[in-house]
Amino acid sequence: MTAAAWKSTACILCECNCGIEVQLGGDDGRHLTKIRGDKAHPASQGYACEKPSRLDLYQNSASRLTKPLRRRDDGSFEEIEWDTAIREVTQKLAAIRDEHGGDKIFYYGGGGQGNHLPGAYSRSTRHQLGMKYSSNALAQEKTGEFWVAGKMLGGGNRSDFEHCEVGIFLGKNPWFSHSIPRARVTLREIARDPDRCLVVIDPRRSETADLADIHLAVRPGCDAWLLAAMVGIVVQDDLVDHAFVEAHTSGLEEVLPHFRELPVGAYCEKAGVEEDAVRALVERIARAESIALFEDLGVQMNRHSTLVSWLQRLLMFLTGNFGRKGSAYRSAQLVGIGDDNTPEGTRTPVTGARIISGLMPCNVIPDEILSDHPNRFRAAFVEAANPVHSLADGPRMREAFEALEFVVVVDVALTETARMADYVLPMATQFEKAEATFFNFEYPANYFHLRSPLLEPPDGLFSEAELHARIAEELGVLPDSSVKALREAWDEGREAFRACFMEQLSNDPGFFSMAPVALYRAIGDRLPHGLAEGAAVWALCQIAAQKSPDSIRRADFQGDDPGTLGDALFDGILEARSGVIFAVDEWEENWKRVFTADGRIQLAIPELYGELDGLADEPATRSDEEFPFVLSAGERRSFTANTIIRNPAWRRKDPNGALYIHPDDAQRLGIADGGRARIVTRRGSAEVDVAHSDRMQSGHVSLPNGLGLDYPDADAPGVSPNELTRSEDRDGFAGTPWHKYTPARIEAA
Ligand SMILES: Nc1nc2c(c(=O)[nH]1)N[C@H]1C(S)=C(S)[C@@H](COP(=O)(O)OP(=O)(O)OC[C@H]3O[C@@H](n4cnc5c(=O)[nH]c(N)nc54)[C@H](O)[C@@H]3O)O[C@H]1N2
Ligand SMILES: Nc1nc2c(c(=O)[nH]1)N[C@H]1C(S)=C(S)[C@@H](COP(=O)(O)OP(=O)(O)OC[C@H]3O[C@@H](n4cnc5c(=O)[nH]c(N)nc54)[C@H](O)[C@@H]3O)O[C@H]1N2
Ligand code: SF4
Ligand SMILES: [Mo]
Repeated sequence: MTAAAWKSTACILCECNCGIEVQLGGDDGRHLTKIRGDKAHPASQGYACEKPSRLDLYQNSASRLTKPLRRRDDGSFEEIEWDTAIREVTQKLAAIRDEHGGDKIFYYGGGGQGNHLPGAYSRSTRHQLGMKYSSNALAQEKTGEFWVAGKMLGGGNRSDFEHCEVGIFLGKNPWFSHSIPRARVTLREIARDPDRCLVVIDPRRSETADLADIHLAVRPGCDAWLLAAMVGIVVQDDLVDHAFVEAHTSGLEEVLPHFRELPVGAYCEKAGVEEDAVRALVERIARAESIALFEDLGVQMNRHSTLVSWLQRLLMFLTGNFGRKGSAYRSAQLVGIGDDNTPEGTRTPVTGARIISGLMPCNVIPDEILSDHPNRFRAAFVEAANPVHSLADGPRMREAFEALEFVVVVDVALTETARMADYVLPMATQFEKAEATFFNFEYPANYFHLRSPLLEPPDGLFSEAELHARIAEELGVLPDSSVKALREAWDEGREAFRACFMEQLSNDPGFFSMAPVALYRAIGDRLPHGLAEGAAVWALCQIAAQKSPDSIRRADFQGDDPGTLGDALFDGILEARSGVIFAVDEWEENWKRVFTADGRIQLAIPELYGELDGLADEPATRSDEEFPFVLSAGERRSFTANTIIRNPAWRRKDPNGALYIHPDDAQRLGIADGGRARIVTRRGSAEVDVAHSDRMQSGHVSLPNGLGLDYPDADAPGVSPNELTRSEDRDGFAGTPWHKYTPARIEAA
């Protein structure tokens, strides 16, 4: 017997999207039987964690759908043909647009951890139907950070952990959650090197903290006091990098008064950390050549999250940590995720919540629906997301979805959200079509991986690109003539193709939003290696070649003008089956990407002074006899991956996702290790498995993310964390949720 061939693709379980190689097999040849890290992938270089080995549970899921579903009057679903589904969905959406306006239909999703092409192709549907408002998971974690980075730098930034002297993880546990390439290798390298220093700020002794040189076990929800104290020490002890600040920043004099008199000792006490330890850390930071810092959900889904995003950047920038090796950077990107270009003052129609990076806060969605307001949402288009499960306040989300006049869900599986839809449109999986991630933030070399399909979709299924092209055709907005012109020009050559594309654009500026589906129709079947859905990437390459030509040339793509350079890049992407380095930056270049009015880092954010100064009088802890615990609702653990893998058999250990609690707390409550307990919050209650863990602080408990999914012939194991969270518990500024700060009570069951 000849061994099956190894085919390259990527893991889809977290934002790293490590390259993997897969062998197909099983009785129908459609199972992912063997999986290994792909050494040829330029970012992951053969690295993979424990999670992808049974990715087949995603591909061959019993929740998988193969026919479009339509809801009957009695509430049950019936299978229908695709022509009927496309016609009826398009007609119903168009009818809502005609009667109430397209802005009453909101769009949610566009991609999960590894599939961002749907977001690109849905542009045409959104534009043609006038769906003005949209959101996705980034608006329940990163929008506060995006807003702050937008103010300070004119766009998002990341940090260079590979080369930093001091690496700081703030409310982030990369041992389990990764988010940087080859996370465990990089963590070990920092930890082992006596000249480098790994710092973890986390109330829990996390698995990353096990490796750390310094672990500050901050009190849950009190990072703002800690970070303010750290900036206070920098200012009061004059640890400011004056040369850097003078050369590159504005607003120092405005910021200083807020920190000169700040009572460092009292703030450390409120944060629950020793003042000496904080001073020692700040001195280590000030002394270091370079600092890399990653803030994540522990602070982003917590009190004062936008303020913390600002304070940590003040700490970084006052000590000179931007634009030099091992510090913070702004990389060349194919798609500018993290850049907030939404005009200030853009608000949601009912609650007037701030829209950041084009996304409305997830937590206001129920309020935007459950209202008599004339501008309330009446319909939803959900694609590649599971908001009824993943957004705060499950009960209220269901009530809101129930109240909508029309819901269409585009997914591979019958999810909690799909169950509430009027129509469910099933898609080819990420291994049955070309896909890509836009989470490309690396530096100085940055990567892009357009993945070929591993296998054909089952009969009748296709990709989101095809779906949106069909909707455009049904709407009559994708003229055959433009598709035909583009197609003929492609066959003639790239120069002709670029000219034809530009001509379409100048004839009709609205063509821009139709471009992805037009490109897909025109050239999709002309692309090699089954990469039809990669057609839209052609336009991304053209834009990138305009924006970052030097970086792309340094990655060895040739072209005298942006047009030919963009085409060279596109061809490189099509041929690199394991991903390609598309840009190589130089540290100096960072300053060209600081898009503020004066081209300097803006230290001052006046909108946040009130919250900062208010910390002085704000009590850090709650005295709440009814809900004495702080619950972190939704933690990343070894076998969690949002709701991408639904089959509970995936988790061999701890199938129900235990509640972690400090042994002293558990003993006081009379709850045994391995026993059961009831957890009660202001929103709801649930029965949980309990595991004693001395990693937890007393008073702090945690539950894993992504559990409580229904699955055919299985009990729904574990707790869906958002049965316990409330939509009103959110940041006053960015509207991001306080999932990690959910007041709770624990009772023996
Ligand atoms: N295994 C796995 N990896 C994943 C994912 C997954 O589902 N599973 N999901 C991916 C996604 S979508 C994301 S956004 C990232 C998220 O990655 P992380 O942000 O690392 O994920 P979490 O485990 O939710 O939270 C991180 C840490 O915050 C700590 N924390 C809780 N409360 C506080 C607090 O008050 N202050 C501070 N400083 N820390 C606190 C927790 O103890 C925890 O260790 O992970 C990605 N990677
Ligand atoms: N309480 C609490 N809630 C949280 C969090 C938390 O820490 N605590 N974390 C939040 C975070 S950081 C995130 S990122 C979100 C994630 O929440 P969501 O953005 O809702 O994403 P997923 O759960 O990853 O759901 C992805 C969906 O895409 C579907 N899918 C997979 N492949 C394809 C495909 O090829 N095409 C289509 N159309 N669909 C596909 C899957 O079946 C699944 O339904 O959860 C958030 N919710
Ligand atoms: S680090 Fe993330 S992308 Fe890489 S193998 Fe693990 S889950 Fe998959
Ligand atoms: Mo996330």
